[in-house]
Amino acid sequence: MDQIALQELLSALPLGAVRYVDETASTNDDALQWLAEGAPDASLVCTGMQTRGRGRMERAWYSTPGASLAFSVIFHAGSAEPQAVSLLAPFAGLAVCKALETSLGLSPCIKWPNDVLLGGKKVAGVLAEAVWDGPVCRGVVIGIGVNVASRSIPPMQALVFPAGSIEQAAGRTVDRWELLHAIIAELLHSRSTIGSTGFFQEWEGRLAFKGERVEVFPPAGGRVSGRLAGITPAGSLRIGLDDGTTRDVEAGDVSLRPAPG
Ligand code: BT5
Repeated sequence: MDQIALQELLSALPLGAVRYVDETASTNDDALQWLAEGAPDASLVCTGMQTRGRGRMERAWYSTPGASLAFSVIFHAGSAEPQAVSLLAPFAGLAVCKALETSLGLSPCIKWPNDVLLGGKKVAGVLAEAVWDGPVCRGVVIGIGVNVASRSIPPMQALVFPAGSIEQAAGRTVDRWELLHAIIAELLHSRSTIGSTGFFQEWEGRLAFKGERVEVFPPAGGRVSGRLAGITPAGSLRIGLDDGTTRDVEAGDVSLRPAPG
């Protein structure tokens, strides 16, 4: 891939501008800098090799050249996005799910709040970051990493949750640039739906572990265990506790896992 080929591949999509770099530390860092320098709305940064990919809370995200996708999309703050910053990660997760379903016939789900799972394994992660000027949101950067070929799956000891790849789930080789096209088309197409009733319905419909026993570890510490009831209108996770009450856990640095046993 190179700058011209990427521009050609995506030429039919309503992107603001496209940048391809052979190698970079993090496309989110590049996109944040570009946003500060005046990147047009709906601009894309994509790389062939990401050397210091970030997850939430500065956790590492591993990419493999020739086998993964690593890219970031910049959105200027529109009418919906500032109110919905916490919904951007699930929005992007949903876009990845829909692209995988329509282009490859797969049935992915979302491990709240931001992981895309296939067959119970994480195949994609989303890092959404907003740029604030006091209370005003200037724009957002949505970074997406996808394990496409099986050799992109990191070693298990580097992970807290099992990882998989698109090719492993599809049982065939997948053109990662076609997949990039499908994901970006979906992101641009569904942007106006963030926070709508349909958005929440779709998100709940794809929610991994719904109705199952889970453990959630909020950032303040402690552990919430119970049955995963669904998503609240604010995008929090609703857990049904054993005493019959419910507890809502906000997104942020929360980890969720199926309860042991
Ligand atoms: C994420 O964070 O899953 C967000 C990942 C976002 C990566 C994209 S790539 C383009 C853009 N540029 C960046 O610098 N970042 C974005 P989180 O939910 O915090 O999960 C991080 C955890 O996922 C790590 O601690 C590992 O356990 C696991 N992990 C790392 N690499 C993985 C991979 N390739 N596949 C599956 N799991 C992985």
